Amino acid sequence: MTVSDTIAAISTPPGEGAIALVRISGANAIQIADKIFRGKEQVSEFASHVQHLGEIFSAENQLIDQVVLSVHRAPSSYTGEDLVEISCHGGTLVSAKVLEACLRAGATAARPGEFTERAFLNGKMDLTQAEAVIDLIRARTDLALRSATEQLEGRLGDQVRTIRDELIALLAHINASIDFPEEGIEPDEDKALCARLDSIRNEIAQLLATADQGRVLREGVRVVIYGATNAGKSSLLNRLLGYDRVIVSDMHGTTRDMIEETVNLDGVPIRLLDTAGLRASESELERAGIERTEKSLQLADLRLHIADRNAPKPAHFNSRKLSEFTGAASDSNEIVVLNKSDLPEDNDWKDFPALRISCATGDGLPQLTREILSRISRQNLRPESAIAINTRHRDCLRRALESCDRARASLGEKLSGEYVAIDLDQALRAVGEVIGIVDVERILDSVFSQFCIGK
Ligand SMILES: Nc1nc2c(ncn2[C@@H]2O[C@H](COP(=O)(O)OP(=O)(O)OP(=O)(O)O)[C@@H](O)[C@H]2O)c(=O)[nH]1
Ligand SMILES: [Mg+2]
Repeated sequence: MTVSDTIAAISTPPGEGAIALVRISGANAIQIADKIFRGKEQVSEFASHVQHLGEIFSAENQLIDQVVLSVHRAPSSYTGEDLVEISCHGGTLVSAKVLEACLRAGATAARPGEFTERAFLNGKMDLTQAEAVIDLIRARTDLALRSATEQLEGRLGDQVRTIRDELIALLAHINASIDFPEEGIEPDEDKALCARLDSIRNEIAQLLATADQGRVLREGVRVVIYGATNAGKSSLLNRLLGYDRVIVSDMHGTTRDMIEETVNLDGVPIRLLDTAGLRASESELERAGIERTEKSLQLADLRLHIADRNAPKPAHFNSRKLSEFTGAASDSNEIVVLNKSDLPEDNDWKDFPALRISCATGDGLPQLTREILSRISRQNLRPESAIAINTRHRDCLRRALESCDRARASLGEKLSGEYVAIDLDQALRAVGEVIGIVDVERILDSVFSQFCIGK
């Protein structure tokens, strides 16, 4: 990694807009800006954080655009390096030409996330804060936004640092007892050590318990709509979305592929999946679609099994067949819905326990929404707390917990301090990875490759 390079990128999304922002960061940022900018003063003389009007010229000395430029001197900048921000007019070609001028004046094109990566490497933020930048950009609900903001402010990082400090103190104590065996750990002290380790273990477990909510905040709850052909699955997706996203028709087998859309139900992001209807089909294409339906059911957080109450009960509606489809032992994450309540009910459904709705009239839909939200709450998937870890944090914390458990077992069996120390050291490393303290190089790539260029 060559942090010494000066990098440049367009930081605003592609397309037309009022303004586009081009950023330059690195030791030569100001010198590069001086080469391409003409205004009343030289860029190198600008005070930090003050905007100046001027013009950008190409290497061929051609005027590209009138811009506003500001210098953010190290270390008081986003990246912690000298940073120049050029606000030009928001045309695709204009911003591309400004960037080209920067590159020809000596900057290199930034990789995705490289600005934030530099902020991390220069100690402006820990790794959880850098990750919060992506979450903030991608947030789709108020709570997801709050969670990302709090993570960016360092709440998760602070908790992890506390756990790490406690582990360091415990490890120091045990190492001391190894180095000075004559001062040996007394039985009383042994108990105190176990209690300290248990408390660390609990703190890690509590953070781990927020992983599901973290997934929901970042990705949404996976709700799969499935059932026989013509039941009204696509109609239900359109109803919940509030617009006609999917083609609906009275032909059986209209939907052949999975269609996914996100809705915000009472602050909970829901990934709704409409699927190919279940029926015995001759068509290879349709069978491939049905296979996808079955796969999606295995990954669902919640399944909406929908049927047409105006038609006879489909064969797959007996429970043995059902579990073949879903692979689920319990149906607590399944809501059975009888659609077309505006039409007469087939005798097959007499007294059948299910929610009755009509996608045609909207009848029963508020009840269905309430039921969806209540099932999500019951599964503990409803995000309540603003602290919610991501998959990478979960992986590190799980390893930390396992190491703590091993250390705890060694303490319990009164094994020599060396054994305990090895496990605690591993726990310490795993916890450190969450905030980016050890093995930095290895984890950086996987974190920053998810960013957009210019961030
Ligand atoms: N009367 C009535 N018709 C409905 C209702 N919901 C859907 N329909 C009709 O039922 C037919 C099938 O609806 P779709 O939403 O395409 O059904 P689907 O389950 O997606 O069907 P496939 O994609 O073929 O599996 C269409 O003609 C809809 O207009 C309803 O509540 N009442
Ligand atoms: Mg359909």
